[in-house]
Amino acid sequence: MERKPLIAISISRELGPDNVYRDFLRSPYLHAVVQAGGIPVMLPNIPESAEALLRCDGLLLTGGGDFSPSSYGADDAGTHLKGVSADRDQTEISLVRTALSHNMPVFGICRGVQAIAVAGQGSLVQDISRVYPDSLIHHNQTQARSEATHPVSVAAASQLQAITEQTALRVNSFHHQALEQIPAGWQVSAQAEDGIIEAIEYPGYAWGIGVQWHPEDLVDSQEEARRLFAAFVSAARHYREEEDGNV
Ligand SMILES: [Mn+2]
Repeated sequence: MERKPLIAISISRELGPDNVYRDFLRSPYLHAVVQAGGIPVMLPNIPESAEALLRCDGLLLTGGGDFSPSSYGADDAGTHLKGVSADRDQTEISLVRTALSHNMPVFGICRGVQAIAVAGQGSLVQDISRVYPDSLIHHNQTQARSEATHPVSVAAASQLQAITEQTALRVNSFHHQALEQIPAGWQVSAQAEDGIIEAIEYPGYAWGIGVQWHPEDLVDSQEEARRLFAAFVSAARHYREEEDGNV
């Protein structure tokens, strides 16, 4: 019987009212992985998760609070950072670097694409409204999460275009930060009309894509979101077959 790929998923960390940390995840990520044929495995924000990752077949980096500016060598610009967790920052940086050093497929969503940037010596726009004050696009929509509210243009001949079979997509948007400097070797594969980077990919690598929107909230309503998760889980299956073949 064919073994379903194990998809490692990074999760949030917040301090509870009893002063004890909770590590947790919004469930649509689980649904999105399962409907694509993968088995989700949540990795807590502890150093041992990098070791656990290597028993899995793909890495999904999820949304959440802001990275500490110090994690990408910047000063706090005083832009009301939200939900910063040093443990999560460190865990995700380690997960990204571990996955990439093993040729494991990596899929970053929202904070997750920012994790790819931070782990690769890139940097972030700390607050979109300060850097793009004239933008008419609301990257922090008030509509339902399952509603796509702004268009992005997809780069010609990109993997993202091949997977979604589209030159433009409508996406949902819940971010006040964005990518500034992307890692060496990666390229921009989608942009919003105001110039905000909405997706990146890693040409020549097994499978590396990051998106600033939330396809996990769109899989029940948008074919392109389902295609993204299907392509990622398929790459994870391929990764496992290659690993097993090398034993
Ligand atoms: Mn956006």
